[in-house]
Amino acid sequence: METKKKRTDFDTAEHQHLRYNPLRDSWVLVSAHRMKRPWKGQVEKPPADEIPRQDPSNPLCPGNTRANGEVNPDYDSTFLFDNDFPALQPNAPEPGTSDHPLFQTKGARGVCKVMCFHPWSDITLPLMKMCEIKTVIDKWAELIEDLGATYPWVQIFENKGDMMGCSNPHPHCQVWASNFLPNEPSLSDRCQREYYKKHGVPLLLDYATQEAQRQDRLVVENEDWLVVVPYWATWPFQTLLLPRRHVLRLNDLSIKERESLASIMKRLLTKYDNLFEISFPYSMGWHGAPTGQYLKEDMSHWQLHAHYYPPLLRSATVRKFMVGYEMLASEQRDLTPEQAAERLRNLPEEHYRTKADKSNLGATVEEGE
Ligand code: H2U
Repeated sequence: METKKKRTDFDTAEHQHLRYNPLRDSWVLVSAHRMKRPWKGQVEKPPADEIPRQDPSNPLCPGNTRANGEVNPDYDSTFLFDNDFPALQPNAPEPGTSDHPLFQTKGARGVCKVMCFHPWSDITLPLMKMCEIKTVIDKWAELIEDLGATYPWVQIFENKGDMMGCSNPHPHCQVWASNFLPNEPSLSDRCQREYYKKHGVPLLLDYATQEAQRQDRLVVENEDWLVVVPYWATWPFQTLLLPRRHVLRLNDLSIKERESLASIMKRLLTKYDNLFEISFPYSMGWHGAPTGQYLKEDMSHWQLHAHYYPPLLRSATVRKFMVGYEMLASEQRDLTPEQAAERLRNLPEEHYRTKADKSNLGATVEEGE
């Protein structure tokens, strides 16, 4: 597909412009020159460096008591439990019918789970061993299979860091399964469906092929996956993790693809941590073809992918705010996706903490391979 030829006097890093987000059918304003402005605004607290490995007061640790009085098993791998404060419950009564189009209500049912990635509180995905990350991926796939048998949407997401509203430093994600398609996947479903109808190829498969050729937004890649700062990224260091082949859902991944996914996640998240030498905050989540009743439908327009949305912009303590113009007009970003990709691409793949441990303890430190 031909894109419009660039004008010779136009420089994406200097001149503001709009970019189209084909997954949300919306436009983002890119104004890279704004990075030059001085920052006198809010400065965040950097993430705590010292987190105890086992904290008797942390309800997510092995053997500890949770808010509902249940005692966690002495788990040594992942641990899944029902969220004690679920936003969705399976048996809520149906609301009555609305008497006016401006006051519509629908029933909402579902389940919410929490999954701990590891028994230690002082570890995060990039510092975990590849086989441990693979176990997390296997559990994610199992959840899509099990909850997806009933529910049309199973949202797996990880809020990491205080800045993203994470309430507990223990490495974990959440899983919310609902009897409805939430707004974001619903919009993404429409956009991918329309693209497939028009072009005869899944939107994100086409996109991955293009990005693999163009290279300037690539962060990391391997034989099965690529990570890019998407052309339409809104958050400064937002990334999109994509398979190279057409895959609908996490549970369709082969063992080899799960291993290569563990590897690319470790590489991406290490780069994220190395960017400002902190445990990098973000919200991430998986989008795959809807499940439940959609399992019987042709969902070929879908392509599995993960979104990473980190809030930081300039440093460990200066974040991007999505406020005035973003809330009232359009999303806007300050550095170009190409600049962000280049910075991430050029970062080392050895975690800064592993490197520091090595220099403190000599070369005997376990690498986490
Ligand atoms: P966040 O850090 O992303 O908030 O996830 C932690 C979740 O763990 C949160 O949804 C749940 C909270 O409801 N939780 C329990 O289910 N039981 C507890 O005892 C503590 C926290």
